[in-house]
Amino acid sequence: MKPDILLMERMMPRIEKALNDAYMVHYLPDVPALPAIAPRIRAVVTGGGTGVPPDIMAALPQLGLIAINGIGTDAVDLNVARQRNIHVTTTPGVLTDDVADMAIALLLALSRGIVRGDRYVRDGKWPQGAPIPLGHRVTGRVMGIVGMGHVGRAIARRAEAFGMRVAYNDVREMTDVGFAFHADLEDLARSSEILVVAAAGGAGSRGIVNAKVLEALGPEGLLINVARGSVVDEDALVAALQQERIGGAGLDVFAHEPDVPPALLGMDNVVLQPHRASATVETRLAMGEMVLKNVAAFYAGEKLLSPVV
Ligand code: 8YV
Repeated sequence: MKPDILLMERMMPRIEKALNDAYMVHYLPDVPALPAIAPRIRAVVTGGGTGVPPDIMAALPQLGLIAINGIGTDAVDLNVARQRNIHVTTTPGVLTDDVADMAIALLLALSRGIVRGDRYVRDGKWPQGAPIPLGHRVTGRVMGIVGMGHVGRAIARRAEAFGMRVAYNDVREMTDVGFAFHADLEDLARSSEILVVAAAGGAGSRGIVNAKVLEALGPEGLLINVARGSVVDEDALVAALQQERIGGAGLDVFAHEPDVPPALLGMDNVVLQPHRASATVETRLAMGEMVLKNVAAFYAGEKLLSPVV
């Protein structure tokens, strides 16, 4: 008999096939009566943004593993996991470059008006000679990075290659990076032209990019977020954009995914993505392989590949 596992979020077909070969996979939205299978579930596979809601966690008495297909643990209550001896694993390392690439892609799309230009061509405006605004250069600009972890550092390396100057804010100064440290986020925003959010989500970072930080970023400033929607006060961001108190935003993540504030949809100075900074074939395959290894190790009673709890 194959062990039952609960899948909270779809994965690549190749990864799902491997899961189906080894386990009895119950995809949560398709499970009509979770209570009937809940006592048999010892492992849950989920995404970083999806996590495991507290009611689902509470409904699984035998739960021993939460394998996250991502690096964010903010949507899983790690304290409850520790109390209940539930292991939690993530997929570190393999998605860093793609997430950093998305930050740069959003920045370039925003600064150079890539989406607007694409629409202009498709709409047949080019032959008409319709006016289209100029973009702004990124070379030489100051990028402030919120969160100098693996992703923050990968973004910094790319920014340097683009001739930008980098500064950062984190809970403490990092002795191994040579960039200017700002202990105060408002202070970082004031001295930055582009503010990139790369901090982990969760209680410690909730809403730290608030109205004051956005005010400090200023009317020409751009905000890029590839971390978690929760790090930014979304209402304050919408208000700042509406009142032109910041210049624009490139957003891959939102406070209440998949819901995006309707006001953003009509804005030309905003570029939006459906939380897919790690969504490349190569990376999702590597992430999926790590999930498979963690789940297999758990059922074999072996050492987990990448545990955080
Ligand atoms: C993924 C993420 O999109 O790593 C994370 O925490 O949020 C993203 O890489 C997600 O985990 C897949 O749903």
